Amino acid sequence: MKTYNNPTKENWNALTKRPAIDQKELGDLVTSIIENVKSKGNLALKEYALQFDKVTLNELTVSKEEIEKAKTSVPQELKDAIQLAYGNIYTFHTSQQTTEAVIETVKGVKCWRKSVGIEKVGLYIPGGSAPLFSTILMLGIPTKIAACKEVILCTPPSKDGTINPAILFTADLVGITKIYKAGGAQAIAAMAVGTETIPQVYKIFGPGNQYVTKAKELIQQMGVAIDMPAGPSEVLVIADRTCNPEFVAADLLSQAEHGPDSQVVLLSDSEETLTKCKIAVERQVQLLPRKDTALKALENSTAIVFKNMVECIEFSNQYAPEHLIIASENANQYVNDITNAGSVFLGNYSCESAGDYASGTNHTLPTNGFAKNYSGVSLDSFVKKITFQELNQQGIENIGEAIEIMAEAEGLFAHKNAVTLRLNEIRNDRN
Ligand code: HSO
Ligand code: ZN
Repeated sequence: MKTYNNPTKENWNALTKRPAIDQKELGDLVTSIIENVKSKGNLALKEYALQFDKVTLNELTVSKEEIEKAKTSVPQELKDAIQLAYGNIYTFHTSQQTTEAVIETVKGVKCWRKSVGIEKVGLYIPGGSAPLFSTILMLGIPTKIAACKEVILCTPPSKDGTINPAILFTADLVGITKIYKAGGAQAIAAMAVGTETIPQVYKIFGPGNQYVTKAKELIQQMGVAIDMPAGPSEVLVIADRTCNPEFVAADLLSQAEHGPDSQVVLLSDSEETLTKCKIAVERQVQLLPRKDTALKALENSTAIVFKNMVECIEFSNQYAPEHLIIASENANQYVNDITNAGSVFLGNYSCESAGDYASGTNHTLPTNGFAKNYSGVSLDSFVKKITFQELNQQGIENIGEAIEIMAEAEGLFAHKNAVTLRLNEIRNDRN
């Protein structure tokens, strides 16, 4: 970890920067993939599966038999764990369901909002070295609560053409029946434009590598919504003297093991604490099966000592981390000072893993500084809020004249007329 001591504020900007990736070549490649899927459909997907996943696919759809077989091969202990997480995530996301009151803004004018589930939703779940079945809970459970009508899932097959059983078990648990063997940018393209097999959707969710991220960015320009812009996963830990350095190290490493490009930041108001945490990181990393990945991530990570906790929080707000852990016995004291973060973990027992898997909060969160202006995924991400209004005669009489004056001032006489005709009718009826 690169270590800094009391950097001056002019240097903060550079320290909060995430590494940039070369967008031009990536953009050209992904554009060609999207075009190819658009013109050749399933055939393009099968060709890409051969090229990128080294697998020959006869069928893109996962069969019922494959799902049933997977369900029997997941160990009971894992099934129980997934069920526990399911319950908590379901409870927390159900609590986000609100019915808004009908508001009479002025006598005779009623306004209200209603949440309606997005009808067609596509989830992308990466395969590879860490098959993130937990992400299916995070994205699938809210689709159920929001009553999205059609939910599909794309995930890349392994070389033998199979899908990780835990992915299939979890998808089945959240009620997703349409599962397709497609990965990378081509899977995003397929859900955005539709193929003979894969239905076109209105919104696409889910993490992925830089190709997936680029594809999501590009299909947005085609009118398909996405959960949020994404970058590599990140954690910022603020640790004071009351932290447990071993816990801090484990938390930093739990992010570092995600990928070589993971962003890990440690802040402290005490040089001694920072050093203790770093020593614990160096020891613990040696024991990890994903040590090589974690070590690469640690190479670009930073540890910074600041004068006090106020500065630590100020820097964190400027960095806007995806995950913020306040490793302190006094964590609650800082809650109101946090202005930019995806998800916050308070105190020495709130590890990021809790939120990643089972506490109930969603783990699909804004990275790359987007926590400044985006929220993490929640029930809201799966609904549109439609506004309704109902005016009676008294209502249009109450606001009609104001509308006429405003419409005329904007030079929009048809708008004015829509009111005038109604007001005239009301007055005529009265006479
Ligand atoms: N920390 C990841 C989510 C995850 N962790 C899934 C483990 N499994 C992104 O926030
Ligand atoms: Zn994680």
